[in-house]
Amino acid sequence: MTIPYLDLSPEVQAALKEDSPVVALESTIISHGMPYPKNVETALEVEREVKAHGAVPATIAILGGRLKAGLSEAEINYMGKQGSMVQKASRRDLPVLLARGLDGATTVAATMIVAGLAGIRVFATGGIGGVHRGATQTMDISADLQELARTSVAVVCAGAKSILDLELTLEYLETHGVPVLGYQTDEFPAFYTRSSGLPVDYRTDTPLEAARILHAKWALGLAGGIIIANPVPEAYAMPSAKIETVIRRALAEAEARGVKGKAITPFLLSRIEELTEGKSLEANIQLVINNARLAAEVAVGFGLEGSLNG
Ligand code: PSU
Ligand code: MN
Repeated sequence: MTIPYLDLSPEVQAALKEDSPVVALESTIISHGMPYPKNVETALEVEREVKAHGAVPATIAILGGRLKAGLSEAEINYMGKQGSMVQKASRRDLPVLLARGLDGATTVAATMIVAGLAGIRVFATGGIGGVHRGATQTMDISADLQELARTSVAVVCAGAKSILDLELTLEYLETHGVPVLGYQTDEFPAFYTRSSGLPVDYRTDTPLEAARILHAKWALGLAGGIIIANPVPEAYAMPSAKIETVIRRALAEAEARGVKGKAITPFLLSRIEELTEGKSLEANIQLVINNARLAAEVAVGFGLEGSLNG
């Protein structure tokens, strides 16, 4: 079946055709989440990590009004060099970018949509968007959460940053029936730190069990995503008091400057990076690589489970 506007790279197409494991990767993290050239180096390293663990990477973006699953090295370099010149694209942006033939860096929500269309079931990123602190006033809730409620793709992430209200984020996910699994942890990780003080719904200790849970959800026809929350490796975790101070300061600056809407997450990320003298960036890079490995293992497990069941 051909999906309108969708282009698969030859590697991704071949893998999907023969039911080999594929891992989707997002591009907002490249264009808006890290500075050039670290963003490109990281994106390429993440792809190598996926390959090294038995799956085919499919970095997702919008180029010239086409949805791309699987970018070439030149295309990844383009997304990284363009940086915030490329529009951050979530669900609401897709129709306009496609109709106008424009480029877009896909958020978790938009990457899930494209992965879902392509038939890719497992996706690795750094952190998901969520309910912002102060959302009771601003109503700022990331479209990522709605997407998790409706699109059947598993998202491996290091939890969410405590720039968000993590408690409300978990409440929202519960309301919408999105299972939150802690990978070898009982706590929802807070991106830079391994713990948040908030429990996950379930702990799972192996990629194969996580894959079994995905199969069970979708075999029942329960549409929607699953979060596999994988804590930042111990060696790169940041001291929680320090990161909380930095986040509070970045939030206060955003408020003073009137930064909001889609600009708030990129603003906070780059201020946190400056205020931690790059330590947060190193943590960010390492946790994405760590998630890529787990996602590849889950994708491999998902294929094995599929052949056992089928
Ligand atoms: N959180 C991070 N790093 C990121 C993002 C979120 O720790 O790069 C990006 C992701 O692409 C995510 C998006 O999908 O920000 C959420 O933006 P918003 O809150 O505007 O929906
Ligand atoms: Mn928002």
